[in-house]
Amino acid sequence: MSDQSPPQEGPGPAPGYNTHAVERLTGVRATTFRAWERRYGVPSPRRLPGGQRVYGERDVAVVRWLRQQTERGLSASLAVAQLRQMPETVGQPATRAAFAPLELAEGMVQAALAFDSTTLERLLSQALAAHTLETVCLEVIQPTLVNLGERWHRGEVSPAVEHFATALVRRRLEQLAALLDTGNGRPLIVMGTAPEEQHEIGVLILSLFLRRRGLRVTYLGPNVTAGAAVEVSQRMRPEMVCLSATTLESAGALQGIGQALAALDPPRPRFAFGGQAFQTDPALAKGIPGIYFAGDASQATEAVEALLRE
Ligand code: B12
Repeated sequence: MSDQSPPQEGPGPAPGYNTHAVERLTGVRATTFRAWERRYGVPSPRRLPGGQRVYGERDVAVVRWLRQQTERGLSASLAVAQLRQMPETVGQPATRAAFAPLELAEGMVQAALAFDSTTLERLLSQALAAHTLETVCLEVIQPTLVNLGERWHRGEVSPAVEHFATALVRRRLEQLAALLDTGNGRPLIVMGTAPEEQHEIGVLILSLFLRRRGLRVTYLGPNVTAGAAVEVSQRMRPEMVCLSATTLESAGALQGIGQALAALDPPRPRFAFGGQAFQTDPALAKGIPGIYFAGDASQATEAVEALLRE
């Protein structure tokens, strides 16, 4: 019998997976999901007459889901509490389509257009319960904001709609940041946006991804001036200062910050930057003394980790 095939048994209840197969399917060690079973009652395998556990499809989905939640920093007990509130979220094929990132983003757009914060909050919770943090940020939140914002920039919806959705998303991202590892003992990265740059969701997402990898991040918010960058570098001694620019004007202002940090006495931080402005015009990065991270927040996370390992 292969590991993933159902354990052999006579006629009766639905087939399932043995312990080893669940380990292989989920990447979670048996000692871990047996501990979850003991403490929280999930997964809930049935037993064969010989006492061996048999796990069903839903058990596998639950173990996989608990793994995702604990990897993004939630304690197992909190994740189980969330599971109990929304049991339909995990492992039910009939509801999976409704929790697909595209559907969730579309639902969030409609909720924002109706100023319906309850639905917007619920859809965000469902997204976080059903998908990894990366998927939620890049495939649910980003398209939702871009969709709403582009309607606003085209004059189709009022600025209030975009502000309403951005404020709610920013609040939730900040709550998640507070839940994640504090990164004690790891190198510090100070983050924010360039001078005069108000677009902050992208860099906030990047800061969250870095925190999830256990890095220590201080997020300064939008509009970090050269003076502020110099002051935090002298006071906090970060390993890296990383700023984002979305508009062409704020990208230009990063040159002065790179120069100001390069003029500091050692130990001085590395200066890094990225963001939508450089995706629009990569040549902008040329004049800025620092490390340019191309790509989205996921790719930048890999690059930052690689750099700090050096
Ligand atoms: C929401 C929004 C706003 C909000 C921002 C709210 C907030 N607190 O963040 C508000 C209302 C403040 C706003 C204002 C303006 N906006 Co606006 N805005 C947007 C919109 C609709 C969405 C931005 C967003 O949050 N996207 C979601 C995030 C997750 O995506 P992202 O920022 O691209 O981030 C991803 C990557 O770029 C990358 N990334 C981001 N930062 C970093 C940093 C590093 C280091 C790395 C490696 C990667 C990285 O990773 C992220 C995840 O993948 C965009 C439209 C669009 N297509 O993006 C316009 C847009 C960015 N805005 C635009 C403009 C013109 C303006 C205004 C000038 C409008 C005006 N006339 O007032 C002002 C400028 C204010 C200022 N000085 O900063 C233009 C920019 C054009 C340009 N290149 O200059 C856009 C593209 C709209 C358009 N089509 O014209 N805006």
